[in-house]
Amino acid sequence: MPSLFDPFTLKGVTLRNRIAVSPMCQYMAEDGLVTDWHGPHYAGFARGGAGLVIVEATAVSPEGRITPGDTGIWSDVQAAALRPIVRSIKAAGATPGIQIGHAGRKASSNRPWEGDDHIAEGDPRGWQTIAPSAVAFGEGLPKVPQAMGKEDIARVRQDFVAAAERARDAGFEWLVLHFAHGYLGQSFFSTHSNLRDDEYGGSAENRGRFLVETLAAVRKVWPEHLPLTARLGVIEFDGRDAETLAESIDLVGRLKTEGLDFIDVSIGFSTPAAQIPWGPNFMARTAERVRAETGLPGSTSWFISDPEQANELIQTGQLDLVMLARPMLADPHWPYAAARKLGIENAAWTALQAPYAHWLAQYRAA
Ligand code: 536
Repeated sequence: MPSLFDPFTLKGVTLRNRIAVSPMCQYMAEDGLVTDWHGPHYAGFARGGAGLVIVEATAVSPEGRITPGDTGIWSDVQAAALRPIVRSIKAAGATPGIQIGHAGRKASSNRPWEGDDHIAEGDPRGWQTIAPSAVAFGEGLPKVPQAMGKEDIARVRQDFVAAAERARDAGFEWLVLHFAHGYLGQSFFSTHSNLRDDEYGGSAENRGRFLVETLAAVRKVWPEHLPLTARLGVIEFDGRDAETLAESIDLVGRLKTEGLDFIDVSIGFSTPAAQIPWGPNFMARTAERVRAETGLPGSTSWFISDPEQANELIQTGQLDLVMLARPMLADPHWPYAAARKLGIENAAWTALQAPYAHWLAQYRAA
């Protein structure tokens, strides 16, 4: 079995190790455009030694933003501004990825540190949200979305396709469709948010239709030699987990048939009533099951932070990649530190570029 610092090849892409930086919203964009914040943020992760650096959930349309600070890729200007980020990630030896998404009924929100709730009715910074059905999430997100008609569904699918084309042209080599966390894709799949009685609602097959059609449409424009992946909330922790998980595994199988190459296993976040059992590695067994039952390579995130644990998840074949978020915020050089801790000296300094590696090869902190 491979270990954390062995390369990972998927389609025509080889990651230098099994450490991926999970997409993390920065809420620092302006009109969807990256700002001076983003360049050093992403380059830092690549310089720290990660194999894959995935740019944050980037909106396929203005109304698909979670907050006014989300990055967007609905225009060529926005895509062009992402190119230097692609270049800096590659220059440091990592593979550049991007997540594209639409926030659905969770859109038009304030930043997490500015309330994490819907922008108040009447505030000109807010906008009309759309979702499969006119049902609000609840609690701090009380805004009732407009139920999408067939033409809305077709338009958003096309927005995903156009976003994928721009991501491709900007040089990204790994695409993640955001089908998790109660945002638009997830909200079609979940019975908490989808009450439709047409072919996009009702049965699990119908609730998965928007996701399957969107993936299939994206696959037509996303190069065959590059990984097309998705992040799906396969479980809600709402007391109906066995059923949701079985439906999710079936959905991942359908996505695979349409060209999905890899699955990042996450949480649904479709209801404020969820009881999430936070704890070290708590999603790993679920990810292992999805991976085993679908035959797709996969990953998960959530409370994976210890190098030994991360290595074990890879070595025991539970995961193909570990997705790290907060551990990389805490220490962008986590991969280097992990290699040192695991005693893989070669990996420790080959993960870094020469200006750092040369001096750190023989270095022992006092
Ligand atoms: C994960 N979150 C995921 C986001 C943005 C906000 C936070 C996304 O997918 N765009 C999260 C949920 C609940 C608790 C901690 C983190």
